Amino acid sequence: MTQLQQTERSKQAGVALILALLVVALVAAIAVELSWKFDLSVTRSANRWYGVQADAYLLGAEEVGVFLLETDADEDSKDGILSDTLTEIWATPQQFPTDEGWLRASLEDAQGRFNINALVKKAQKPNGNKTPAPWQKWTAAQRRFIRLLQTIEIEPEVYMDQQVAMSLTEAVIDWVDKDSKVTGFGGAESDYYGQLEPPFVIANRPMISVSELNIIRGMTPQLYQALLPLVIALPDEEATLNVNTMPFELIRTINSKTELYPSTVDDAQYIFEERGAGFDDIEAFKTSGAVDQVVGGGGGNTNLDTDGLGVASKYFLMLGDTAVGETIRQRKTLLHREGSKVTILRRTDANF
Ligand SMILES: [Ca+2]
Ligand SMILES: [Ca+2]
Repeated sequence: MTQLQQTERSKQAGVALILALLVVALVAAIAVELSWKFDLSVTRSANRWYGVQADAYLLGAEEVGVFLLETDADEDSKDGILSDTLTEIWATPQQFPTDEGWLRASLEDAQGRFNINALVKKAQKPNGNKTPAPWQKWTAAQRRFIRLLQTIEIEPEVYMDQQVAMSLTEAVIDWVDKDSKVTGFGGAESDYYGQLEPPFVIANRPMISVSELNIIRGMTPQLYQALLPLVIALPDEEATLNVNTMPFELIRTINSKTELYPSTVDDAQYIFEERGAGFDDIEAFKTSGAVDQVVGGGGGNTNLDTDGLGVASKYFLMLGDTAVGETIRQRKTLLHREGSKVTILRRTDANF
């Protein structure tokens, strides 16, 4: 082990200890406050008490999440590299024993997932009334979604056809866009959803939760399940996709802008390996050997469309669960970081 690795390891051990202490302190403080509020001597139901205690632990876990992300922002601005990577401390899942069981908490970069609401922006017509090439009918985000859909195994060794992927993308675009104009051949507006049994009212606005995908024309339960860990509905259509934290399936959406197919598994593996501890900025990603080779163009002049890609994130998911006695409670929290201030946007036990 090198000197540097040793220093790094002891620094991390130190942080873990601080966190453990912090969470115990927070949970104790919250639990005391709640026990006053709920007057336990009156509340006879043990279940209720377990629920309150579990909520207290999950709140404590959220506080730790906020602390970690704020600390990360401070560290980033200190070293002048504003990036978020999987090697940073916030990305390590935590587990603590508690008096009644255990508490687990992990932070996930929400911008490592594909933001469904990024599909809402319309493609610009090319200059000078030229007929657009097939790829120019889509925005960079829409092309990434078409590629992503084709990476999903519908049944063993069977992947979604590109035409079907485009149709489904059109249907999602119509669900989130404001107008009532049907997009392409796969799109669907109120006429379609109104005739369903039971009928649905089309949203015509950005998704609040990816659960809305269930209703989209062309969606199947299997496809939805496969997409679920890869997608999110963020309240910001401009939120960039973080190339440092995106999972392997999303790395396959990195390809030449003129190409609607995903990159091959081998090419994505090459990019994944070169990513290592992460890129400092999107230019470093674009000009990296792997991206240069996969995307083509050469000499740093690649065909990569970096629109909607980034190396730093503002939205994070906190996934917490805790066992109190026989009960296990789970919670997902959506956090937003602006500068070094983190706020809690929403909580759910379903999906964002
Ligand atoms: Ca960071
Ligand atoms: Ca439409």
